[in-house]
Amino acid sequence: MTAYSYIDFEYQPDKNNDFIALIWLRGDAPIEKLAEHVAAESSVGTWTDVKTMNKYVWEHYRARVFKIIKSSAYSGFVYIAYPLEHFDKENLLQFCASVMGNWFGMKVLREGKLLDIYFPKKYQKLFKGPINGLKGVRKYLGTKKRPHVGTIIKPKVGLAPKEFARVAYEAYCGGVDLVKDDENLVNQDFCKFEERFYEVYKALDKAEKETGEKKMYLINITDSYSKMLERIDFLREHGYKMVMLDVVVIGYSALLDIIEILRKYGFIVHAHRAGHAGIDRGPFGINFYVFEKLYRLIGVDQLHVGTGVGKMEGEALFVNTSSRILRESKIEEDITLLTLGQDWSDHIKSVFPVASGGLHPGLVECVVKLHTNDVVIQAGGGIHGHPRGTYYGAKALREAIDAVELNIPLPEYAKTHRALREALEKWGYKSPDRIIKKLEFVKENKEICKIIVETYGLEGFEVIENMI
Ligand code: RUB
Repeated sequence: MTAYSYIDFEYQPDKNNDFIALIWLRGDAPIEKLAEHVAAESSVGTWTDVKTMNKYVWEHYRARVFKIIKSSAYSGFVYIAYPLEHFDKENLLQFCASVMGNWFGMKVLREGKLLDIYFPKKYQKLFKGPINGLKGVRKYLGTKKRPHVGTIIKPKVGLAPKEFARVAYEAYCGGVDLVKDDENLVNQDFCKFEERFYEVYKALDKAEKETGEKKMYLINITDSYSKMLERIDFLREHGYKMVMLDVVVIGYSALLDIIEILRKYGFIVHAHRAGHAGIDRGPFGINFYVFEKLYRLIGVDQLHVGTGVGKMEGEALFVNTSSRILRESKIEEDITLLTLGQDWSDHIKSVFPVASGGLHPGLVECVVKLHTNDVVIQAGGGIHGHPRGTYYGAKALREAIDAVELNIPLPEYAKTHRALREALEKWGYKSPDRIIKKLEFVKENKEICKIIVETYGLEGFEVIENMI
């Protein structure tokens, strides 16, 4: 095969049949050469031509670089199409090992980020999507349009089952819809899984009767496959059908099977993404958009996507895009937001985006602007750190939601709502003005933003940020 032969700028990908990968590359060779290396290594090639290649393999199975946006001679955005027939259509792991495999490790690369993947409609047919989806969770809780409110019991680990349940009860009574385990609590000696379940379930039951509201407890079953099965059986025996999974550490293989079992019994699945940043942060790796699309296909009902304003990394505009990828049925391609967009098949329901990490009532307006009302707003420290404790912390967060629903600025509403006032006094209030401005700027200046990102590459976003 001749040099650069994976490059085919004439090629028009077929969105029904081709996977498309959007990849950022920077390296020690011209960008065309880097693109060529990645396309080869992730499809039919290797470092040299091989005598065993034949016309059929080349025509049917190779990846095609159909577009390159150069930011410099050695860096740029690369678009690669992979034909569906290249892959084992029943096997997501085989797909991952190809498109998200060897190429990250190539010496010639200094930066290599898989920014997004477009999943063709034909491939989507192989997945069932969310078990209950956003609407199913709303139906369970009986809410129509307000954001859901949740808490993560803190300290993250250490409380005994009775202490844990007491905190959960206060939070439920204060107004949270859901209580969840933190990512690192499962079955430690000081808080055994079964005992914790019994205690929290009692608290939940009592709180539901007292408040007249439905409540959820998302208990973390993350473990080896067989242990997760045992816990699912245990929960079913008690008539309880909700779990939390640490989806990244579980891995796609076990997750695929576990979700199908949970689907059979109609469980609600809350997905925590602990560990994602080890893969999606920095110059090499897989952008969170790709994880989200995979988890939506596989079938989680709720997924952490970041806050844009809290303690975790995540620029507001990208978090806004992440949230849309989960919720909407069609997302437009937009290089400014580093996305290829996605046209979801009708049977793939929406996932409830979860904003969590460093949140408190004073940030609620920002979170709603970024995610809309279809969001689960979770706070751990931002509830249990309230000056008067958990009950008032939950009440303050719920009051903040009420204020947003009534379209009353939080500082105004706080004048007549003590719990909210105390929260704002402790943690402050962040106006959503900057976020609104950002969202509007990018929408109204699409062409300029596109040119900036195409010119400056991944650094383009800082240029845009300075213009707002
Ligand atoms: C929340 C917390 C969660 C984060 C994870 O606690 O630590 O595990 O949501 O981050 P707190 P992400 O409210 O006290 O910060 O949701 O971005 O994956």
